[in-house]
Amino acid sequence: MEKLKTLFKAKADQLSTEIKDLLKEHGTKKMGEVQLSQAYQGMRGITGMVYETSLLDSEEGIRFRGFTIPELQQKLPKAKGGTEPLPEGLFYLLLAGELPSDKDIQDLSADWKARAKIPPHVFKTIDGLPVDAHAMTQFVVGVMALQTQSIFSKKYAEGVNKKEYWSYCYEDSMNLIACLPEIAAYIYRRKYKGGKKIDTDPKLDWGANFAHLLGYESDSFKELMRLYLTIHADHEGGNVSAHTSHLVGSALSDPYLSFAAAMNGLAGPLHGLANQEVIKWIFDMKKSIGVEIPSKEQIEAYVKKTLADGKVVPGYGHAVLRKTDPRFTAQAEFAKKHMADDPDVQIVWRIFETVPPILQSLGKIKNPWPNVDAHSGALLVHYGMKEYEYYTVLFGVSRALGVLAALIWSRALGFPLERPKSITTENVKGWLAGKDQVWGD
Ligand code: HAX
Repeated sequence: MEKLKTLFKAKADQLSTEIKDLLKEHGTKKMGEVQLSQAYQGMRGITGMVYETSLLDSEEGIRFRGFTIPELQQKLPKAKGGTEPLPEGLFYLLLAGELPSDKDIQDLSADWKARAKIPPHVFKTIDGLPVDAHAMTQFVVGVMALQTQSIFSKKYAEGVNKKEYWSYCYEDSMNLIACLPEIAAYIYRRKYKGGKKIDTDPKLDWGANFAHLLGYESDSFKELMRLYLTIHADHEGGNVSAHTSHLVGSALSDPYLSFAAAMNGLAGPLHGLANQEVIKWIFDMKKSIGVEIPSKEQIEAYVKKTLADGKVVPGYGHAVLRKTDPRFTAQAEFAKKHMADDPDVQIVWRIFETVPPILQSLGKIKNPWPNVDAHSGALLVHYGMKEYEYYTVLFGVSRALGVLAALIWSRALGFPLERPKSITTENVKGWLAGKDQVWGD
């Protein structure tokens, strides 16, 4: 067994024992109470699942295994000559719960390269879709076609002992992560570059090779990909994509099925698709106003029109965060370093000055600040990647690192089928009238 897998197993065994003891002693303690409004309004604020790899604080933002994004930028291994963290390092941290050495990352990178074997039927299946099918549709279909390679599902069918689930979940997850850049890049080249596929460069790290497969060779785009793939990977367990993979995985659906399900959630405009919606909204605004960089007053008027039309301002707001998303800040810092004069970046920054007070003035929006998706598009456009329908696929490749690391943990800890209780309004009315209730006291 390779070193990372052995290390993971030792950590998982230890945590498993701790959880058993913890539940024995404290299992009946209450973590909070559920209000009726929470049942109707998206279960906000209900703590109801354990997800080991990251934790979100509403004021501070995300911590991956206790580390903030600036800390990770400092502590995770870098590529030679690079300053941004390698996403391989983040995956190692999420899975092992400890920072990797440079050598650990060289080993992991080599392991993923060796695992990146995609059977021809995957590309043929994608080719069966119209070229103009949305990039996320093509991505999910590609992942589903690769599901034929699932070791977990084969072993389950053979009747493997449940103590071994984690091991096959690990193998599938590692194989899937290894294959994702090539599948994702195939879709980009098919949809936008006349199908001219680029071969993997075995000398490059996972993020830089993805940039290369997409057809972007500059060192600074490779740095952007390393940062992008690191910061989009995980955002605790309750967001739509992470929660979906957690839920679907709890039915012992294999990692391919669980990840594809997560990607269908990421493809929603209130979640990951917001990254395409932001740049589309900016392009539409520029077109309708007819200038390269709209003034604050022009942006203000356009935001008000968006709201009056009953639409959301994409890239703003969050279900948990109550401050500017540190993932937005990390991208703004990258832009300051690499492209401070870029007109679209200037617009993003001007929107940042304009939108929060307008949203605040409505009095109903809990978080008027920008989220991760408010900045990413402008960075990509700077390098020439203007095909915004593709952006959520980039997010998806990154999200695999977080949700699959978490899935391996869930299987190793033996988490059961997830099945919360639902109610009907009829039940609620009866309960309020003092009749029978279908849930406990
Ligand atoms: N523009 C306009 N209205 C907004 C808004 C925005 N950016 N954000 C919230 N609101 C509205 C909500 O639609 C809701 O309106 P109604 O009461 O009329 O239904 C009200 O303000 C209260 O919402 P909230 O409690 O502040 O926010 P929610 O937890 O319900 O929703 C969302 C969080 C992220 C879905 C929301 O802020 C939104 O739609 N933002 C725009 C889309 C977006 O950027 N999504 C990406 C989020 C980050 C992410 O997952 N990235 O992948």
